[in-house]
Amino acid sequence: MARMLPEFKSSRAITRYKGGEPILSKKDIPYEAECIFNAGVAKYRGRYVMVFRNDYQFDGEGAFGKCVVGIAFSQDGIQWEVRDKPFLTVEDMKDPDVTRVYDPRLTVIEDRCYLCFAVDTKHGLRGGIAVTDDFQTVEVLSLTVPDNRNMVLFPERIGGKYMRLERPFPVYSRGGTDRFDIWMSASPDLKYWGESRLLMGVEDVPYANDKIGPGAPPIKTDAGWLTLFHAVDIDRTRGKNGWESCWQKRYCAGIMLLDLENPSKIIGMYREPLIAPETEYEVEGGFRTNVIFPGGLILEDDGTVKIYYGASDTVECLATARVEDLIRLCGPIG
Ligand code: BMA
Repeated sequence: MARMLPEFKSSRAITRYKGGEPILSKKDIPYEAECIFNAGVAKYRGRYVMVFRNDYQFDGEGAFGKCVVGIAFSQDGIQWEVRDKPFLTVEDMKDPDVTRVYDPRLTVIEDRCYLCFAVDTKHGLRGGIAVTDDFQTVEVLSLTVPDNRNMVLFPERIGGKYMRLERPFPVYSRGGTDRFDIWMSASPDLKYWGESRLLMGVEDVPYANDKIGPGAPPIKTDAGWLTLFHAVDIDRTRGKNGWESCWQKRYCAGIMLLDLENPSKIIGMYREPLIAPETEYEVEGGFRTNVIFPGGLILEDDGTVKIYYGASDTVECLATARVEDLIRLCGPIG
């Protein structure tokens, strides 16, 4: 049985926007919506763009009938104008095998906007990469074999290659449960991926006992690629939580630094959670409780960062920090 972990506190380096009030939730959406969360955010051609997950038509037990990806735009990264219809749906995938599209991430590379996303299919979970220039049409460039998801792209080529972080699900070979790690792969063209290697194992994160996965696309700093991830601990004594009869996991946001030239080398990691579930929206009342799921990290000109995260699979929240404080937290590894 997994080792039980204590209560966690977020780092003092982060400040929650309005003490943890959502920046986007169902009341902001001009079409059918229920849970708005796990968004990807980028700054692209003078404005902020957010793509977000919308789960709706709750079955009253533990699942939603529908899930679409919506899109919103902003001048300040805080107040959002939501487009009047979804951005990406199952129908857009034009593949009868696909049953759900969700958890989008955005990365701008060489002035083009790339979208990573997950799809559930009748034959497993797959990670997709697509490109859009106008946020109207989306061209899918690649889909992984099952099971893999949580992909994020680095914002530039490294050693001439595109790089991604990803989270395959080795169920049989990793002990039969969620014992999932962060991997990375490289590509000459964003279509064909290889050179896959382990970046970080769940056992390397002191506050995880279940699984870890990529969070937001890394940002470049002088000290290295500053990289958010999610880390999960499970406690079998946790019972009824949120809208479900039982939810025993807790998701925290973690932070690490990867070497600029060789990002498969972790050069620093904060040994405690950067953001742990603490506020009302994060620990109570949502569909799930105790979930911080980071999906966007924006470095501003004034040295601050915006961290966008889904709270309890129900609303989207924002925290800010000074980039130098985050780098300092990462310290050198072991
Ligand atoms: C993961 C994904 C995320 C979700 C998280 C917590 O497995 O489904 O989209 O936020 O669980 O429920």
